[in-house]
Amino acid sequence: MRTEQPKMIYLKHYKAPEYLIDETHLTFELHDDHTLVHAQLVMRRNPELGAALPPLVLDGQQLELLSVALGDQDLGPGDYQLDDNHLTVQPVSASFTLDTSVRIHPETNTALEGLYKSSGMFCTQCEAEGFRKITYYLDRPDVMSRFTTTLSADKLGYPILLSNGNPVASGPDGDDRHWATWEDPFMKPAYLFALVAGDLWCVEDTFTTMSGREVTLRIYVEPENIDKCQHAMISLQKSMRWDEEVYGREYDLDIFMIVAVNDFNMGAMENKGLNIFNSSAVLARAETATDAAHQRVEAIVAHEYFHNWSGNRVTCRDWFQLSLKEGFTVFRDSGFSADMNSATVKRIQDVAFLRTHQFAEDAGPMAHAVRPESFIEISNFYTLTVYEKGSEVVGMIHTLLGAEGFRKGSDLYFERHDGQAVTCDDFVKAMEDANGVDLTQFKRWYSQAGTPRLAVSEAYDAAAHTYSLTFRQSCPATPDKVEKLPFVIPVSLGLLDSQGHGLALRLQGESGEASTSRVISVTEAEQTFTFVDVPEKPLPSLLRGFSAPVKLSFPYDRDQLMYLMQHDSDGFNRWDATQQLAVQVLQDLITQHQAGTELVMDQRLVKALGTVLGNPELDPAMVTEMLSLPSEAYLTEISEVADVDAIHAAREFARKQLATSLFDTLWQRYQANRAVSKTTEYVAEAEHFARRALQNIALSYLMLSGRPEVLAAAQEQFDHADNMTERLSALAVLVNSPFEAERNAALASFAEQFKDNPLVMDQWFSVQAASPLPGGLARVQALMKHPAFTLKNPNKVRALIGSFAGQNLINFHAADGSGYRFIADLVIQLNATNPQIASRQLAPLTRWRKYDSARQALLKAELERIRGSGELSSDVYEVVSKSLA
Ligand code: B3K
Ligand code: ZN
Repeated sequence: MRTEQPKMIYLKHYKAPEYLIDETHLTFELHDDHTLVHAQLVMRRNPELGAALPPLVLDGQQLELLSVALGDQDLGPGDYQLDDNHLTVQPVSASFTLDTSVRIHPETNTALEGLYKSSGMFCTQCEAEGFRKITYYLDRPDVMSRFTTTLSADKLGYPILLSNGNPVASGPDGDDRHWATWEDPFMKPAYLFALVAGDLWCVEDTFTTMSGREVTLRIYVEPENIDKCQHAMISLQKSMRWDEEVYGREYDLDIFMIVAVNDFNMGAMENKGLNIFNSSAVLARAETATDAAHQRVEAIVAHEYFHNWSGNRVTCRDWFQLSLKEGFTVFRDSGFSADMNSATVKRIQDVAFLRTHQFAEDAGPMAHAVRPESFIEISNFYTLTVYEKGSEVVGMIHTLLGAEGFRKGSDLYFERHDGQAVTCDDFVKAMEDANGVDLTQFKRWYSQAGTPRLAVSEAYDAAAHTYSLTFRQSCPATPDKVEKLPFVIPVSLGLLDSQGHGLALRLQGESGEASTSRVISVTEAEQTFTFVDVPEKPLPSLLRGFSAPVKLSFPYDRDQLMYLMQHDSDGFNRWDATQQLAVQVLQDLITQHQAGTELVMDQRLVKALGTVLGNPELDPAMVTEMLSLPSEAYLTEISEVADVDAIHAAREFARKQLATSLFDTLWQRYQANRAVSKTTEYVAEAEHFARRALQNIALSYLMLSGRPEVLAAAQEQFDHADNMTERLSALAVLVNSPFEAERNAALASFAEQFKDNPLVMDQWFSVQAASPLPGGLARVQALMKHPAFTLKNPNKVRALIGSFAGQNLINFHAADGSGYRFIADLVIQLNATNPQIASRQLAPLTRWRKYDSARQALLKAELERIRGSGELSSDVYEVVSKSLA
């Protein structure tokens, strides 16, 4: 909790640290009602800043200082200054040792930052600025140090004692206690520090690196979860191999550990050699985790592992550079997931997510550049822009340089900066130097916020056989900047002839080989590209694979979109054509709903989706993606003013129409796939994910018919499925159905069966919170009283509150403002206990400019109520004040 007005911090004020910490020796005495931390820091004046010895200002928060010594000199209260955030001492020589002892209280730490307790075990979360809640330190990523950590605790309660690096010694400490010392040979910033003490079991395996070293791999969990670690272990081994093969990166310590904890503010944390994970990102087995959960575990294990190079060996100079490690690492984990599963489906899912959620962020009050220029609370900047758009920016460099050029650049980056704390500019410079290219203009992607628009028009000259595409780019104003300079926009494209074939693409003035798909770079505000030898007017396929994070528009009519759906050689664009067709059809329905006329749907969408569904040659995962209509959240994002009711009504109407018209094919595909599921063992692989996905989307459509045979099928699947994917989908379908008795029976039996598994109960909460049936808020409020619910656990908050505000738009946006009031009350409550979670749950209220004037007024009133509710954490303060600005 803050004690002074939160301050804005600026990138332009960055200064190198006055002092360096060569060695950090930590001792933790862990007790049930307090913890003692002793830190010995071997320090010196930063030689680059001259010989003068300015005061040494250490970061520290919520610490009870017990003693300070400079060298062998004990300091008394008159010898140092202390405030709520700092300890200041005056060094008397250029090299010295600083010893401090503090008392802290992990047992009452509800913010889950620093050292805290979760389900009886001690664990840490230090990124970004949590280490200062453990001891006085230079808590900034450009201060890198060699850490030695000794921890002692009660032997019975905490048989396992872990920290970063390699275990070097351990022993008893009296009768009841024991201790262990860990040494990390790699220099690291404090945000990568970790400690764990608890009663844990582990699954152990090994990995032999490309140079033949054997690494011990351990996944630590609470004893009852020991049977749910295999998928994470396999994912880890696959990630280690992939990083060697694709990036030439080898693991560097003798041991790599993952620990699963139940109370965690986000997905996981890449602490050196000791990753700490939200249990939801580790535990997975068929009976208790869905296919989506299996894929998420695989992706997060990979992401955190990849950070060992992109983040740990080469780290960030300051937090404005966060995307240096996060954008790059998301790009790396997307490549991994694409290789492990279907690359096209992975791309579709990533783009659908980016367009819905990151585009909304980029158009809202918290919009910021991939490398922001200022912030109040860094925790608020672990955003979709820094992560997902940051990954798109790295992906564009990959597109521009090609796979080989990109690899040369990444090799140079890792080699040049190993052991350093660097900037996004350093990353781009390595890419430039390795390839002899100039990316100066490209770097605007790092400094300019907002989603660029790219409007494309065409002209065909039948006599000259030339075809021109004119691109006009613009970027809307964002809170940080009004005027934007043109971006470098790589546009991957093809031209289709009337037979559905790709034409050879030769630009005016070019000779030699011509391919049927290529990348052109749009670099000016307006730019025309003319293709020659074009025998007939073609249909363009633009922005293939979503080659840039922009909003592209081209005046396709519906028949042209259907043509692209059928003939485009780019799988991503076949899906995108389907989405654009669906958007056009849904927008008609929205307009009809607003006009109060009868809803009449363009049957071309039915026909197009019917063809897709009836084609047994297509990958069922692709069929599923094509059948998934644009979400209400996406339709909201692309609306000038979002009409919540019309969007919901239009989409539900379209779903019912599709269900009725395609009933027979849906039913046939459902039954065929369910039959395979019934006779096949659960396998967590792409082909099986695809089959179950199609089966389940078919079931959800079929249920809209209300027919008894579908109800029976849903119940059969719910009762007899041997895996959570089928069971949970059947539950969701029943929960959203009009069959009240069957719904309640299913919910009760599910809760009874899984009441002891908190992650499964999260799914149970989430399915109900997301149900669009009337009375959503009352259901959520009742569920908050359920014994399995607690506001102290972030997963529970996300499952119930997050699903309600993020997925149940029709109930959250209830015209009386009850949904808004509910979220605001919770934010006020969470602000006092867990500011990071409070600030996240606040996001849906910040988009108030998107809605009609009545809802705008209600949303603003709630934001104002939060602002006036008392002492705000810097997290909540920043989001509320920027939203109301
Ligand atoms: N680096 C962490 C995120 C830390 C968030 C701190 N509020 C997880 C990740 O991106 O890998
Ligand atoms: Zn990360």
